[in-house]
Amino acid sequence: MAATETRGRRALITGIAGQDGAYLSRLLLAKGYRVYGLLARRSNESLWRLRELGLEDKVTLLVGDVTDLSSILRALEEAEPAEVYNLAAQSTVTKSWELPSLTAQVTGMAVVNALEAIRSADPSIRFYQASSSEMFGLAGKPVLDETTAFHPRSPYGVAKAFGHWLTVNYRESHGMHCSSGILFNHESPLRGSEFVTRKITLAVARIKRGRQQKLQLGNLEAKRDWGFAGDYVEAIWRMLQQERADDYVIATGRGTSVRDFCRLAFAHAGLDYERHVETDSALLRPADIHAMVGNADKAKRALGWSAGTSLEALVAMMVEADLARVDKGEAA
Ligand code: NDP
Ligand code: GDR
Repeated sequence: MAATETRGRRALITGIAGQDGAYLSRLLLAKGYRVYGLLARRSNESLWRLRELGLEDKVTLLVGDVTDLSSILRALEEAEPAEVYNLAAQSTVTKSWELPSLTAQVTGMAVVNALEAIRSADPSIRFYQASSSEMFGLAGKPVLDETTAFHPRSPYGVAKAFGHWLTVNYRESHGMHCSSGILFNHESPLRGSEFVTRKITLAVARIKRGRQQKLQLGNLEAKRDWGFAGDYVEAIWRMLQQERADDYVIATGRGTSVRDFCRLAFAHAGLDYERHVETDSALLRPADIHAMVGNADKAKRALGWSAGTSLEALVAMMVEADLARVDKGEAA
């Protein structure tokens, strides 16, 4: 019997306080789910996204860490979920060169904990693994899909490839409903400011309000396929509603360079990026990926999903949110 029949609409999200965790919580709550989240840290600060969406008191937070098997087992016991969304990760690519072992534990090995905990608690629980386009790395093709071979370029990408294959393996070995979403970059006003898009929109807001003059960036020519996180969590949810588990690329199909993202974001605030953006070689990566564009045709066919928000609308949303934060003194 499917877990949804015995456990109702209950979900457990690891990484609930992250960007996707916050949007996914909002989506699941709107669909009538009871939402539980595994939260690694007790700091009040880490809850800012849930607070910003007005969800802090609407979800049940369970303190625990994905590297600790007993944390996940306890969370499953408490939440009795029909669906588990494994979003927790050390998700910063740059940091993964500084913290390769920790990244391997949190982003890779912890997937074993999640899957083993489910196998022992109730193997009919449906599982989503947050895989990443970073697994493709040096794929050597202009447009990437589910058939493209992986050649990860960072310890983060390597750890994600491990988690991806383990998810496929539990589906094939144990017949579990395990799906892997190979998501390309997705952004929002809730994106961490360590990632380039939010670093840019926050700087645009601060420059516009006279709080900052210059913005230092690394590789301006890197091209990414940037979508809106709010659209992507819908695809994640749809994966777990399918009768059969599978793997899906989620992307917009449009590639844009960091330089062009800057151009758009500064222009939205009436500024010229060339007057403010500087490059700093210290921000270059030991190995970068020149261009990444995804083909989400399979998701369109099977899930009826496609990206609904244009890059221009996303940039406008992010710049406006950061201007409002600066005006309120929240990003002074
Ligand atoms: P975030 O970094 O915003 O969120 C990740 C969350 O995981 C954070 O709340 C973090 O908490 C938590 N976490 C970190 N370590 C642990 C741990 N040991 N135990 C429990 N929780 C932990 O990432 P996103 O929301 O952007 O992404 C969600 C997932 O999707 C991640 O796995 C990411 O790698 C993956 N992904 C993201 C993409 C994107 O473009 N956003 C694209 C493809 C994949 P804290 O902040 O306190 O450390
Ligand atoms: P990424 O996102 O590494 O793709 O990982 P990030 O925004 O960090 O980098 C995108 C590209 O921008 C270039 N870049 C800079 N990046 C940062 N962070 N800071 C800079 O100053 C800067 N200047 C240029 C980078 O070199 C890179 O080419 C994100 C994360 O969410 C992962 O968890 C997720 O799996 C992937 O997206 C898909």
